[in-house]
Amino acid sequence: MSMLSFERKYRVRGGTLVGGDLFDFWVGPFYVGFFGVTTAFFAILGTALIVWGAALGPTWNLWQINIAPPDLKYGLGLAPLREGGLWQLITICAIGAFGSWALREVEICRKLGIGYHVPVAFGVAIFAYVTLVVIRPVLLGAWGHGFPYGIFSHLDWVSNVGYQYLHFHYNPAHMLAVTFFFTTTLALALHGSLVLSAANPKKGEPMKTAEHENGFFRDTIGYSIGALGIHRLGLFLALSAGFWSAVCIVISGPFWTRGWPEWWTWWLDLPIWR
Ligand code: UQ1
Repeated sequence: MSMLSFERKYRVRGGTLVGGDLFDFWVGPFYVGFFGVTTAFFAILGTALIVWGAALGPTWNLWQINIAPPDLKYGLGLAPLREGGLWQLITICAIGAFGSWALREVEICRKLGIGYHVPVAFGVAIFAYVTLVVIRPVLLGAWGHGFPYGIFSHLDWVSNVGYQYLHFHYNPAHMLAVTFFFTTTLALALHGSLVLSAANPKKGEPMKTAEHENGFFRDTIGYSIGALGIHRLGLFLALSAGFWSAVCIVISGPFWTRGWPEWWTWWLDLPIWR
């Protein structure tokens, strides 16, 4: 079922950014392209390095495997493999794989003649990751500020870094990010339920239309954003969540080093209270 009969119509030549015709082919349902090859290269190498790192470590317990970044004493230099060097190589592979995947999406968009919305959206997720493991560590002067690769260990990192700023929920950019995450789930719940309500009528009844969808929201809140509008809103909300997540962590340390609750003293210091 992965290859529908009409899909062949869209398997057009060209649109590649690199490599011309060389990698312009499909393997089964998957488009390859130059960036398909580089994605596979970085993903396989990175995964092998993670397994190597696990093999060096004290445990094969999936929850407890941890590949830590270098000690702060290594600054922004290269570290020995067993002392964070593996983390550095894995980070390079991750960025190589994510970037390659985004560029492969761009090539597919060009083939299909559609907009670049999907790779742009994915790019915001990549930006959030790169903020954590490159931009913020560079601004703070040591790779050791990156987060460790491990299920529990990365949770511990988030908790520890949060408490370092006393109460991370007082970080204004974190407030925005959380609000956008929650609003994204609200929007998708409204959208998903609305579409299903119209598309799944009782047995024997015909499927309802966009007019019914508009009607529901006009009757309940006096406004409908429309079928295209809800997708624009959803993309905006989701990208904003990722964007403000990156902002909230990159300002923690490089911009503000004290507890986040203290940042709000600007409010108490306003001259209107005097
Ligand atoms: C909406 O107005 C709309 O247009 C018909 C949808 O499209 C199917 C939706 O999914 C949703 C959720 C809404 C309501 C959203 C707002 C912001 C009024």
